Amino acid sequence: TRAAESFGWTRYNTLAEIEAWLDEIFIIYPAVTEEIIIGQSYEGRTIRGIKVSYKEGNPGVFIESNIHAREWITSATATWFINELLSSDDELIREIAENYDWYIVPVLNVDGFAYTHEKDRLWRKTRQPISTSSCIGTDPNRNFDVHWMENGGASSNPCAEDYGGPNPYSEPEIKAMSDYLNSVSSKVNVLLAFHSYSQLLLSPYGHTPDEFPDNYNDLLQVAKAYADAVEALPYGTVYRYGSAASVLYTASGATNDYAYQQGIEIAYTVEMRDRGAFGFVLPPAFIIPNAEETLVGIIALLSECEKLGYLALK
Ligand code: 0X9
Ligand code: ZN
Repeated sequence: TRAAESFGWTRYNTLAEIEAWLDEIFIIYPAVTEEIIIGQSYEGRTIRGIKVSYKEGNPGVFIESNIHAREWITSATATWFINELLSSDDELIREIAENYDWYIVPVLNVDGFAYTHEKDRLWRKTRQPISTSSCIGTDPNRNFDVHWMENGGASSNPCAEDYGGPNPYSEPEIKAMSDYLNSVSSKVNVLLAFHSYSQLLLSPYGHTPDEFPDNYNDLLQVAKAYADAVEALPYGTVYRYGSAASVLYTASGATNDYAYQQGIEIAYTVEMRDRGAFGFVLPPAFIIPNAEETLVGIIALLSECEKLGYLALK
């Protein structure tokens, strides 16, 4: 696109730059884009997203990114992906662009993201103070009302990085995200929550390693399609997959578990590059390789979902 000359994927962009770029996108592509307003953050920022839709009545795919503030590769990938959907000539990309309705929130944790650019590169949580503590912020990916705080899947210590909050939806960003997701869930077939790092595709459940979703075999098969497609690339990286609690650790109150509970049967946490060499501070040279392989993975994921019958209109 010719959007935002200063914007690009050779470096990481600030929240202001991402917002200015989105504004230009809405102006350049008015027929197929629509601004989504998720709601307001604790510090009063507006959480914005984009819906890309080329025709009425497509199956829906929701992408949430940067719920964790320091995971900059996720919004860089989400914006690159939006750009590809709108401007690529590639046949496979045109096909997914035009045959799905895309709901994409590049930066959900806007306060935390701004804070990582201004004060502390490694901040993870929200920025809302806790009345009982001098520590600040809740882990937004532990704050949904889905097995909230169960099985040690979140900490009750406000100073912990995985603090679940004083109650579910204590974080306005998460209340807003939940409300928005509920308002569109009847049209959404697939949800991907972008995170970094570790190169993993994590399905429900997060709250226990001992139980699995009814369609777990399908969730494994779809994740395998993604991982195989990524690994087959010339610069291909390796993705592992399985349920979040069995592959990684028990974590309750996460976005994809909430989406699954709300009837979105294909719902993953996607942990992007790398596997720890740079971790959260992934050099900008990896943005495009990471984004390209994510796009290839998503194309394979959708094709497998189609085969398994998950993309019928809901
Ligand atoms: O701990 C998290 O929230 C995610 N990992 S991260 O390093 N990006 O913080 C993993 C969440 C996976 N668990 C569930 N989806 N329940
Ligand atoms: Zn994360």
